[in-house]
Amino acid sequence: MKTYKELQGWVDEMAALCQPDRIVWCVGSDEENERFMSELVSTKKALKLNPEKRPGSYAFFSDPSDVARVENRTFIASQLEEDAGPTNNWRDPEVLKETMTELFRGSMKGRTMYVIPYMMGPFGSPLSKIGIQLTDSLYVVVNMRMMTRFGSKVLEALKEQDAFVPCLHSVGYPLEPGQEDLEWPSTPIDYKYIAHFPEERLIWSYGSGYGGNALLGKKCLALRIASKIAKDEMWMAEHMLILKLTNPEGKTKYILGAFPSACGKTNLSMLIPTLPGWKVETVGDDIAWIWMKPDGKLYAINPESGFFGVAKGTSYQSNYNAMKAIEKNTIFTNVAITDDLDVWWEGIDGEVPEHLMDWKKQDWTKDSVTPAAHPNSRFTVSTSQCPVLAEEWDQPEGVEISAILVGGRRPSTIPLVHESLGWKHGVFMGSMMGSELTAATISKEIGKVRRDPFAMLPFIGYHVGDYLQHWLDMGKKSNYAMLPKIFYVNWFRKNEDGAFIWPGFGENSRVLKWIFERCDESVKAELTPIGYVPAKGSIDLTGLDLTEDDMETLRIIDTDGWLHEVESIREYYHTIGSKLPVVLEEELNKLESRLKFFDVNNQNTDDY
Ligand code: O2Y
Ligand code: MN
Repeated sequence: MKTYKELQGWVDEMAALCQPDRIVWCVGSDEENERFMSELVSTKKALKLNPEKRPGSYAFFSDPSDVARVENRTFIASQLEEDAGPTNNWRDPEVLKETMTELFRGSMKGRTMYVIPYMMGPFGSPLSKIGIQLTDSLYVVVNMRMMTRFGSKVLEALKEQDAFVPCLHSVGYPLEPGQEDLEWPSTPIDYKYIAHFPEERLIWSYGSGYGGNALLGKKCLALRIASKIAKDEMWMAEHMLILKLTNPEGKTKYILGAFPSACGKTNLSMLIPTLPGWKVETVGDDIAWIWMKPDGKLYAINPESGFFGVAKGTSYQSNYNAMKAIEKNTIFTNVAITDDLDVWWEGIDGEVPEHLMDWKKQDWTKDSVTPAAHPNSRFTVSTSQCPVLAEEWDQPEGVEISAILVGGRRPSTIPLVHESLGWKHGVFMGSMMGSELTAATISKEIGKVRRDPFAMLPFIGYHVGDYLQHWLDMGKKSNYAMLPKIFYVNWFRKNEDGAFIWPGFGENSRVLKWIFERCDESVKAELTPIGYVPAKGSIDLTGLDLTEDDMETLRIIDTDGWLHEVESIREYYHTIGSKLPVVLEEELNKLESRLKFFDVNNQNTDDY
């Protein structure tokens, strides 16, 4: 971290290194944003969309080689390699700084360096953190303006808070005098570096202008660097949605949900329940910062102030509220464009247009064999445009958490929902969660589970074993009874014909209702070797076309499948090495013996 007094010196030093033609300090006004957008349009880096269809909205098209987070070019540069652990790409911090210093040298020639003061978290929250990002990408600037609290008011707050995370970013494409710029400058993959120095709380990102690689407040600060700060300071930075659930009597609970990327977190956080009288409101869709107050309960804030959601597959049916949010004032990246200058992507409502401009700016017709929108096409929109934003989303004191959901895409074995026996067993569930690999990932490993502990695999800024121990330590700090209950949910169970059994979307509210009522112990559960599953008839299926057999498949325990699962988790635990918490190995052994020798009348759950 650096102090307010060090800010100007650091900006000067980085400017001397990167050699921009000019420096612009962003203030965050509407007038400034309009100026930036006009410049982006006049230099052909952005396309202004039809104001009658999509007012205040713009589309950007990236270089085809720069379309997503690059995990293999993301580095954790801790002093000791063993502090990065087996799941991160480690680099020696000094060596990495030397390499990157040479890349940054002169990298902003012919360009403007923008100074972005930004805040992650509500003003006045005990967890909120300030970052200052230097960047030569105006696309990054206009996105950061939506995704974070941004501009002069953050500099004011910095005078008080007196600590910021320095973040240096360049697309790595300097311009010689007279050289024409590219629409989306970036570097070849081997020159991209998304570097984190967790001990120094420093971020350097070079060579990519896209999403998580370049909007440094998000995955880099709010997860990788914040996870290390959180461990050191006894709080948690997690890859989780935060939703507010209200029952027909008006009682509310706040729920966290950890799901791997592309498992529908944004959709769940904005869900419209099919159950009459139930309501979901959004506090956050991707990241939660969580701390324990003196009452021993967990409270959470959303450090972001915008959504960077996947466009492909988003429709009024799959996520009505997201579609409403992006009707105006939205930035779209790598979507297709209709002939009347609106946006289009696979899965959006309505007829497929006869003609489009695809994300590579080529003509596209129904006969085209390539997708019109990139699968990782995105919308960026301010949280303020979400029709179901919870009014307390921005309150500095956070919201009190009653339940934590974990889950992934598991076509077999894992039931629709099961509740942990207690905190340690819940951490075990989070440690082994993940998704089955499909043809879309690595074909020779189809059917294998990619374990993704608490959906944090690409985002833990230190050793995964220490991270799991931190979860256990957080629990030890409290009376276990005060902590949220932990549930494993799986919407993705399939039948023998390969079809999803659970209808998903708004029907997930039926599972949320069961979870809500379990928190009050007002609905029945059945104790099984893997935890508590819904008692027969305890999930409200009113009006749902689901056979009893199907519901039983979603509810009952497949003992052989689970014994196979135990072996697979054991293999996975080996990869974590000696830092795997002993408690988790014990949980695994206990699960195995419950699966082999379970007796519901003689089951001691006291030590949970
Ligand atoms: O590909 C990117 O750069 C975006 S990744 C992303 C964006 C929003 C929310 N979550 C994620 C993720 O990868 O988990
Ligand atoms: Mn995410």
